[in-house]
Amino acid sequence: MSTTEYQVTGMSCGHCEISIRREVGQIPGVEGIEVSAATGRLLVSTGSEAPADDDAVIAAVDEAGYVAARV
Ligand SMILES: [Cu+2]
Repeated sequence: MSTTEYQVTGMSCGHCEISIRREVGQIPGVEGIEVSAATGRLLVSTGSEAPADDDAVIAAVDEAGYVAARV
């Protein structure tokens, strides 16, 4: 398992978390998502040694309406 961490700008509530979870969860290989509107942190885990594709995660978060940056 490989986990990568991102800082997300613009989340304010649980609905934001759900939107991000929905979009990022569609990325192939992603098996775990932890997201907190309170801290702005997003943790994305894969089932393999290979980390999640940064570009795909950032694009998925953008699709949800927020901005993610690799920490
Ligand atoms: Cu919200």
